[in-house]
Amino acid sequence: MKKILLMNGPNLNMLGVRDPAIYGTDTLATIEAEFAAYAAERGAAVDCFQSNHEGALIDRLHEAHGCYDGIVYNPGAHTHYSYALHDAVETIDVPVVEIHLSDIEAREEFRRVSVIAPACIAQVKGLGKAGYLRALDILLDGPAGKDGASEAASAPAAEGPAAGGAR
Ligand code: CA2
Repeated sequence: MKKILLMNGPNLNMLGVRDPAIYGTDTLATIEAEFAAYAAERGAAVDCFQSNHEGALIDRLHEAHGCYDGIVYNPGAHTHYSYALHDAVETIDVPVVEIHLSDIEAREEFRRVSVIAPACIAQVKGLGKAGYLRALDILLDGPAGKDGASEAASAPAAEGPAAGGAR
């Protein structure tokens, strides 16, 4: 059975509490439960981890080295500035898919850059909680998906990082 780690960064423990227009109404516990249920259907086991602390997230990535088949990771605001987390993702031998609930490209200027995406195999954004499942599919099937079909052109929310993003 494949082993997947679901990681969420700062403030994502507050999902469902505020800003439903941007992040939806589901709590992180619901998202984690639905992710684990979908993974089980697909024959994968899931561990979940959330932290508001950069060092704890780095430590968890290091611990994942050699222990998981893939990681689905929403780095929260660390996305936009944490080179330490970029380096941690790059250091480990586990493929990581970055996921964002919102379409970071369509928001404030500072959210348009991900310093972590270049260390990831793909980035999914703007699909809400369904993006977590899409990220899992990418880990299990590759970016083309189960049927080998390409990503729909109308889904800018799910795409690989810009050139140089794949390791
Ligand atoms: O769209 C995403 O998933 C983000 O990673 C969410 C982060 C944000 O900093 C990134 O730019 C994009 C923020 C998560 C904050 O979550 C909240 C949840 C409820 C209420 C307030 C914030």
